[in-house]
Amino acid sequence: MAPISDDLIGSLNHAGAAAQAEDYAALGRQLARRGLSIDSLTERAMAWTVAVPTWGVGTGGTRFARFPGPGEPRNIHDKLEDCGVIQQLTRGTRTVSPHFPWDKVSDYNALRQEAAQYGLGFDAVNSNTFQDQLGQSLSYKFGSLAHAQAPTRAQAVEHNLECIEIGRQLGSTALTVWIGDGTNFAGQQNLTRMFENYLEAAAQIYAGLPADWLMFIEHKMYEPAFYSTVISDWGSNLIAAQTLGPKAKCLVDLGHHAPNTNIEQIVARLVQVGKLAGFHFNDSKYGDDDLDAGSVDPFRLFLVFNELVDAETRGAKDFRPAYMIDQSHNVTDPIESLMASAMEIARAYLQASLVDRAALAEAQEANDVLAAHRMLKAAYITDVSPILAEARMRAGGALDPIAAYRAAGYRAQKTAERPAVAGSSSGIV
Ligand code: AFD
Ligand code: MN
Ligand code: MN
Repeated sequence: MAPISDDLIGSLNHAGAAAQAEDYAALGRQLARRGLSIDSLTERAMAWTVAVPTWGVGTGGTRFARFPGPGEPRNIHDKLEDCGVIQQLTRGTRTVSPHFPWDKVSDYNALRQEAAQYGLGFDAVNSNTFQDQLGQSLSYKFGSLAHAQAPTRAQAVEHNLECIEIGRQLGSTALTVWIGDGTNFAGQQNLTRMFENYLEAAAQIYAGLPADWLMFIEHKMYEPAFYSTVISDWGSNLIAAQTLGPKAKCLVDLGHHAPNTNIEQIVARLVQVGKLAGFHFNDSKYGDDDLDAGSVDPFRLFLVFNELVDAETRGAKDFRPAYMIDQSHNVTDPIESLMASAMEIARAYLQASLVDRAALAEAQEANDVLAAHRMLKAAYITDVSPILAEARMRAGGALDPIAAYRAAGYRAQKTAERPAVAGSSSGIV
């Protein structure tokens, strides 16, 4: 089931093929002079994949307003179709990361088959105890897993166990837990007691993980709690993961740190102790802005991948990060933003793959500061676009995904098919 006409993709690719061949050959010659094989880099690009969040294909918002876009997905079925478009055109987003209860259905085996028809599988399942659902007996207004009262904690544990069960049916092997728990006033809660409550509840979720599953713990500095957040940083996250056991790992959402934080160093530390769960990619300028990956600071994204490729090259222990996008698209077409982001993430990965690690280690050993730095910069300024385009084309995707998406008129078609849902609310989703 291909949402976009393969004939259209084929004819657009054909029109751009000569220019692509020229650019690819020129880059191949340049890389060969640097001792790099463009063929193996293209294979690397073809093997790369990042998961798309089901909540990312809908228009996001802020706490002030949400401006719904035309033809928005109304349910998980529409979301899968939109994710199918992203995969069909980019060929680098082979899984989706679902969020519950937002994506609830009655038959998960059917949903798994529906996704497979778009060439999609399921990555980590996300639980949601940061908002109340209709008919829910106990409120999460004052927290969930770290709530002061045991029955509310138990309800939140129960929801996470249900997410594991759903994920099992979908073929997922990880549960991502992000809680908004924390306080807005000094004295509101006992900081130690809250963390103890969290650890005790999280241990019950951990105990429910199937043997081959991992639990991804996501830290976030602030929001919705503005005075203290229970899992606010990688320190609290690591304490939690170490307390829970080997199946618990720390998820790094790039937007969840204070401005100017050296995120690549956090990544290095987590890799070093075998506790890096993976990523929620996005970009930010001030806080948890959920901007498109690589749109503000592509060099930082590159530096994160520099650590990842370094870890891969040296065969770091327990290094199997899950790569996911987590963004909110308020002013763009979410499908376009997600395709652009997927391409920027793949770009950073490939650029980091250009670094001559042996030469870099030698420069570091000799304290040749500028030579070492220039090696990173040389990789970063290399335009690997022809490799990314070649990889997409060879896999049946589009040379230029955004141009193909626009030419296909997909959004206009969906606008006609999907009438706007009334009463859309504000909120960052
Ligand atoms: C939050 C977190 C987390 C969560 C999402 C929900 O990044 O990943 O699932 O947003 O919208 O800020
Ligand atoms: Mn996130
Ligand atoms: Mn976030």
